[in-house]
Amino acid sequence: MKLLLTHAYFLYEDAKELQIMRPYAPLGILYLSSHLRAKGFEVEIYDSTFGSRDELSRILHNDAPAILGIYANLMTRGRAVEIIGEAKAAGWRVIVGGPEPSNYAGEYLRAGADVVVRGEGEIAVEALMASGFDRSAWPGIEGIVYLEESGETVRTGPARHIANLDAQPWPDRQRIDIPRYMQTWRDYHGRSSISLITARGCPYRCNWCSHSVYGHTHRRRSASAAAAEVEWLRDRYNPDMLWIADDVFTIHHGWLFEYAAELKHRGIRIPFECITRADRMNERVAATLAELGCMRVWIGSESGSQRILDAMQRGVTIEQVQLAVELSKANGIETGMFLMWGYDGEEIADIEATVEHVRSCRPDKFLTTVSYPIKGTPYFEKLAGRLVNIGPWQTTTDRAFQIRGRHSRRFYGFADELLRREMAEVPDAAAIVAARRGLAETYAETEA
Ligand code: B12
Ligand code: SF4
Repeated sequence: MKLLLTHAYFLYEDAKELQIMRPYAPLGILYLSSHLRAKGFEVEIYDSTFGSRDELSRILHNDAPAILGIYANLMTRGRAVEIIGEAKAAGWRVIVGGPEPSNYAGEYLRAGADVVVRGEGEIAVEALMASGFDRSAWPGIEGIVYLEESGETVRTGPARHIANLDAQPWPDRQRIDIPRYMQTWRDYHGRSSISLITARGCPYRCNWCSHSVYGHTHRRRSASAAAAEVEWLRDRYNPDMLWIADDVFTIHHGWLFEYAAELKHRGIRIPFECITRADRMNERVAATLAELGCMRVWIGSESGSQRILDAMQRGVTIEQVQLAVELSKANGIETGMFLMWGYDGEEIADIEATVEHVRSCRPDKFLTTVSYPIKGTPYFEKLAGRLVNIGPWQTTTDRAFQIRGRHSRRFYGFADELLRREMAEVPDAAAIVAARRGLAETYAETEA
C-alpha cells in the first residue's frame, strides 16, 4: 500500500515565512522516505513548501486513497488538522508525526488521525507499513498512540531509536525540487543554501526546549559519513552555502576535528552556518570552524541575566557567551545571538542586563522572541496553572498561550525597542529614554 508523505508548511500561504524567505527541505519526511523505500515500500512525497492547499486537496480527492503521513510542528498544527480532516473525508488513512503530535496525541486522534507516531519515525512507520495498517498488529509496535474501537487511548512503549545512523540512507532530496529551494535563496539572499544534519538529539536540558523527537539522546554520524554527504551535495547541487541544522554542531570536539580533517582530505570548503552553545566553544573549536568555512555561528544567549539563565537550566554563563562571541569574531566568523524575553520571573533589571550584555558583545545579528511554553517541556509544566488558551486548540499554537500575571506584549515591545535603539549604529538618545519610559509605564500591564 502506498504512503504519501507531506508536511503542513506552505511557504506561499504563510505571511511570516514569506518575509523570512529562507526555505529548507523537510529533512524529517525525506529521511522517512529514503528509509522506507530502502525497505521496499512505495512512498511518494508531496513537498508543500512551494505547493498549495488546493493542489494537495486535488491529490487527496483525485488519487486512490492510500496512507497519508503528515509532519507537524507547533506552528503548522492548524494546517495539519485541516489536511487530516480532508484526507479522512476522501477515504485516506492518516499517520501523523514530527515534534508536535506526540505532545497532543489525543487532540490529533480526535481530529481524525488514525495513529500518532511519537519521536523518531523510521522504525515505527516501517512497522505500521509492514502491518498493512492492520490494527491488530499495532499493540506490538513501539512509539505509537491510537484509539481502540472502544475509544480508549493506547500508548505503546517508547519509539525505538536507530542505533547506527551511518547505516541509514541519506534523506531523499532527489525526490523534491531542491533546485527551486536554491533558486529562492539566490533570489532573496544572493546565494543558495542547503541543510543537512550530522547528529540527532541534544543531551542538554534547557527547560523550555522541546525534546519530543529524540529525547535527551545524542547520536552522531561518523565524521566520514557526514563528509561524504557534503561531498555528494557539492557534486550534485553545488550550493553556495550549507546550513548544518544540528541542535549543537560543536558539541563533540573530537568529532569536529575529525570532520575537519575529512573535508580537508576531500578538498571541500563550503561556507556554512550552524548553532553552538557558548560552553562548547574554545579557541581550537573557533579556529576549526573558521578553517571549515563557517561564516556565521548562532549562539543561544537568551538572557544577559545569570539569574534567568540559571532558572532556564541553560548551563552556561554570561562570560562564556561573551567569550564565544569574541572567539568567533577573532576568527572572522559572524555571530548571531538568540535572545528570549519574558522568561518567568524576568524583571526590568534582567532586561537591562540583557541589553547591556548584547551591547558589550556586539553580535552581527540578534533575534528576539517572547518565551512560550511548548507542551512536553519542564517550562510548560512550571507554568501549566497559569496558561490561558486564547482560542480552540485547532486554530492556535503553543506560541499563542497567554501566561497569567506575565507582563503584556506591549511591555516586551518596549524591551525590544530599547535593545534595537541601543544597538543602532547611531543610537538615538531620545528614543532610548522613550523605550525605558515605555517599560516603566507598562510594567503593571499583564497579558492575562
Ligand atoms: C531545522 C529546524 C527548523 C527550520 C525548518 C526548516 C525545515 N524545513 O526543516 C526553521 C529554521 C525554518 C525552523 C523554524 C521553526 N522551528 Co524549528 N527546528 C529545526 C531543527 C533544529 C531541526 C529539524 C530537523 O531537520 N531535524 C532532523 C529531522 C531528521 O528530524 P525531524 O524533522 O524531527 O523528523 C523525525 C521525526 O520527527 C519523525 N517524523 C518527521 N516527519 C514525520 C512524518 C510522519 C508522518 C511521521 C510518522 C514521523 C515523522 O521522523 C523523523 C525522522 O526520525 C529542530 C530541532 C531538531 N533537532 O529536530 C527544530 C524544531 C523542529 N523547531 C521548533 C520550533 C519551535 C520552530 C519555530 C516555531 C521557531 C520559531 N520561534 O519561529 C519555527 C516554526 C516554523 C514553521 N512555520 O514551521 C521546535 C518544534 C517544537 C514543537 N513541539 O513543535 C524544534 C523541535 C526545536 C526545539 N527543540 O524546540 N526550524
Ligand atoms: S536549547 Fe539547544 S542546548 Fe538547550 S536543550 Fe535545546 S537544543 Fe539542547
